[in-house]
Amino acid sequence: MNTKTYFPPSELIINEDGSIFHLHVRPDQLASKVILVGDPGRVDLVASHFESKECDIQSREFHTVTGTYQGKRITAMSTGIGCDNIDIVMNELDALANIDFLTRKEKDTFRQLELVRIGTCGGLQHYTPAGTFICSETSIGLDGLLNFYEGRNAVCDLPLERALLNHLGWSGNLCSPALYAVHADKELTERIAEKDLVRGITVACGGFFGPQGRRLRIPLADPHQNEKIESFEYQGKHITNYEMESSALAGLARLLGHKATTVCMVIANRVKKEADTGYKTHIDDLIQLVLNRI
Ligand code: R1P
Ligand code: URA
Repeated sequence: MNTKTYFPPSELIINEDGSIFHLHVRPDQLASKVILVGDPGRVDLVASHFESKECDIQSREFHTVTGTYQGKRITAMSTGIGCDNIDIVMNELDALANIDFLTRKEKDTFRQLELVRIGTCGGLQHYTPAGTFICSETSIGLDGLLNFYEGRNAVCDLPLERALLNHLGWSGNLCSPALYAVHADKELTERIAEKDLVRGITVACGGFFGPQGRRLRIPLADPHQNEKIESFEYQGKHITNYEMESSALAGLARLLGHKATTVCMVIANRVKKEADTGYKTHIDDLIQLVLNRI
């Protein structure tokens, strides 16, 4: 008899067609290798390399295609923007893999997912100009999401968190209770980054403008945020890039027992004050690199 916890309909919402609430994907439609992208349109770019497709599902910002690439079964899925969406995607993907939708209980055998996020980011160092591919060995979350889960301290790098907070000199409203630092899966990061990708510390922000030190018409709470982020050094490593999802992905994957890492193409270099808006063709090179290494 399965004595595991029962997840009632309010906690695990299953649609009438047997799919999970937001993603609209059924358990049988999920591959164990998952490529996550922010932009729903980028899913078609990933899937354009598949030799066959078994499903193509659109629900809100979550676009999912499962198919095969060189014989490997892969799910390509968009998450939209932000760590709040990653909370939905990671919990629903894990439910699809590890909860029996008929009994609403955890399955006896754990199924591990391998997740690689392919995104775009802002580069924060001179050696990360537009066009650079960065693999996040570590992510710093300025989004606070992981703090809602027990076990957060066990999967986070607490000395790194303290060092960065001291360096920033932040207190009060400026996010000291929200910051967290978490490492990506080591084996997956090695395999995806190999020798040709820059490995970095990525800061995932709860916004594109103020939280990334971008000032348009509203003055920033800390006008020196980016200078401090750029000059921070920890065990010989620097913060390389800003994006908006990798911290929640790395943290939730660690808490759930899955393997995850993030690779991003730099489309704006904040130090050089330059941007590349024609990046959509170049990102296909990164997609093919990940498809071959996942
Ligand atoms: C902001 O423009 C978006 O781009 C980056 C950020 O993380 C954020 O989601 O990633 P994606 O290109 O994957 O969306
Ligand atoms: N995505 C981000 O989150 N920031 C950038 O500067 C570019 C892409």
